[in-house]
Amino acid sequence: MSTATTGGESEALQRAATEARGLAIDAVHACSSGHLGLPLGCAEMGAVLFGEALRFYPGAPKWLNRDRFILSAGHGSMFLYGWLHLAGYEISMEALKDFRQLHSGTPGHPEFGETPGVEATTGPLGQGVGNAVGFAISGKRAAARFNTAGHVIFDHHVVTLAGDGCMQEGVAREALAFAGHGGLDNLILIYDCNEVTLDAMSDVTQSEDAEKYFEALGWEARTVDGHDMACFREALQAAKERDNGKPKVLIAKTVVGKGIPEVAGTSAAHGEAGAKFAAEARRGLGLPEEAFHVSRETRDFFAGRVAELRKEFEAWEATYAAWEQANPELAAELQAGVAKMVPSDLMDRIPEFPDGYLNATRGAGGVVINAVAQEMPQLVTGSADLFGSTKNYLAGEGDFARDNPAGRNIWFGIREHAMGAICNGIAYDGIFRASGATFLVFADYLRPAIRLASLAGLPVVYIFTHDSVGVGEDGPTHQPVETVSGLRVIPNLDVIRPADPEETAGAWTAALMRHDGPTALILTRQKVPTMGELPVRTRREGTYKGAYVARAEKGPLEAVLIASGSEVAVALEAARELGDGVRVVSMPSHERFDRQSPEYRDQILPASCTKRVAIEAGVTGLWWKYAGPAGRVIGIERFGLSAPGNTVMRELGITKEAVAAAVREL
Ligand SMILES: Cc1ncc(C[n+]2csc(CCOP(=O)(O)OP(=O)(O)O)c2C)c(N)n1
Repeated sequence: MSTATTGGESEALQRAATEARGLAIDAVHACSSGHLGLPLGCAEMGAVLFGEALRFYPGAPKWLNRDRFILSAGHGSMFLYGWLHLAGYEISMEALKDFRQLHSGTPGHPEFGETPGVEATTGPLGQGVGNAVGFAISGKRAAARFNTAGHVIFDHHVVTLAGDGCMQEGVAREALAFAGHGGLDNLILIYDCNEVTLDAMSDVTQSEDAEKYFEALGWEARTVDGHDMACFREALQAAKERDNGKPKVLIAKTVVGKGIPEVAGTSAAHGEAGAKFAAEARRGLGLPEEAFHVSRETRDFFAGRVAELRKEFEAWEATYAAWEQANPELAAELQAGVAKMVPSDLMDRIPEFPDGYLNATRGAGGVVINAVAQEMPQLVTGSADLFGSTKNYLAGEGDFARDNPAGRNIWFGIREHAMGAICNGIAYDGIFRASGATFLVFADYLRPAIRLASLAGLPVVYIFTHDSVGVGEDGPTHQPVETVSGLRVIPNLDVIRPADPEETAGAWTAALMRHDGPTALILTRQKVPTMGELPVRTRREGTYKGAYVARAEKGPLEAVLIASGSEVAVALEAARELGDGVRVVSMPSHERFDRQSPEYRDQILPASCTKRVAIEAGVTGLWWKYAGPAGRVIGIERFGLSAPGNTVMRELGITKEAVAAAVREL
């Protein structure tokens, strides 16, 4: 523990800090909304970061060896937009003037893909810290996998700025513990410790010793004056230079809203309240009357900085070219990862399961992920202390750890929420494909991260096993009934609940071929029969399409049974009992089926046949869309029971008899 106190500030950086304050005040004033406290309180640190310490090149925002900067405290978005603008990224002055307006590129909270230089979608507090840990894993693994004795392609740092709000969130705490344990010394957290949150001074809700807390987690902690540029610069530089197996935190003491004396240092400074003092503040800061002022000197300073950074970038490009020539296979692997390339025949590269294979879909999932991992070296996976149950361990691929950063299995510990946010970080970085596993019933523990992956269009794969009351003896705490449907309502999330091993192969293919959003694979704990009477391709492609005919009617179509996962077998049994006129549709994915052409959808569920019964061991609401008003849905509208799985299914009415009776009643 130490507190650096050296003085002396560069005039250019000080001027830039003042002007960045002005930009934040004017942008928030213009739209009468937003958050001023952080951009004002962190202005000096912003100047050091973007004017000096961070390695990036605005001409190539995705430079593979750039330092990643993640603003976890996303409410302070004007901090990021202001500094990215000054640093030379393609964020125009018009965009700053249009802060928070439609399609401006400067949304209320930073959104991935909307603004160059924005590395992650942040705003839900704590998520960015988890993302940063994911970026750090990605950086460590990239360095281990791709650097060679002759060439260093990756040696960047991950820097995240977070406030008290992020620090208080459980997701950040889980991620911090993971990072300390994992020795992620490429990670630097700047904790904007301004003693203010939204409602009140932070002493109303926290009183811990931050340095001791971080040190206990295996971090190197240092308290700095966030307004003293020399002090901050020195601490940051030291943090960057020390590869000592510890992530670093700079606990930066700052005054929230510094620059608007009417509110500075109080919780009123957190939001937009200070903006009404814009004119006085500008005067007090020594800025001209004119709003959105950036001086010629500041422009020149950053032009010079960009020229320097360009040289660094070009030097790296030369190293990269030499590396590429010397290591064509490694280069192809890296490029495939970055381009999110997936073998177009991935589905066919997964070996077929033998006839009579009898296993749970989680078991089949384990076989499939090991097969696809051979085809896609960019795939990494992890589990929240359930590898033994979720079955997604990659055999022979090693564990990601401080002494083995090339490992492909990530032991997240019992930290589901961080697992979600970390997977997002890996996916934002875009070098590796991330997947993570736990029991389906705990999907709610990471739901905020799933929501963000869906919003940001990240192709993360979630492996959720133990998918229904079929779990059995563990009882209702472990038996999801509402969880699958709960996931299905998240926009841009594909939920796939395969019925047998070949459907599981189709589900994995669908998840990996997808680039623009996440997929949840919903797998059983209990064994399911293999639908051996159907060709392998029918089941795999049918799953890819979301639904297909698993049993065709013979003669005129009388009724359609629709089911997913383990209930497809129940529907098939019922159909056999009901006779030739009954079709069974296996529908592993609502979302994927809904994206098919109207012709395909009508081919599978002909409008002419309104006698339909849907069955799934969970809440029924979403199935009515397919069953139709003249149909029936058999499901479970209550929590489960502690008993053997078959008994629970029977007790709760998930039986072929119930299905057959429903059809007969229609
Ligand atoms: C998960 C979550 N809960 C609540 C909020 C609403 N919120 C936004 S900022 C904030 C206070 C954050 O305090 P701090 O990190 O100290 O920010 P500062 O006041 O320093 O800007 C709250 C409660 C949020 N964005 N995310």
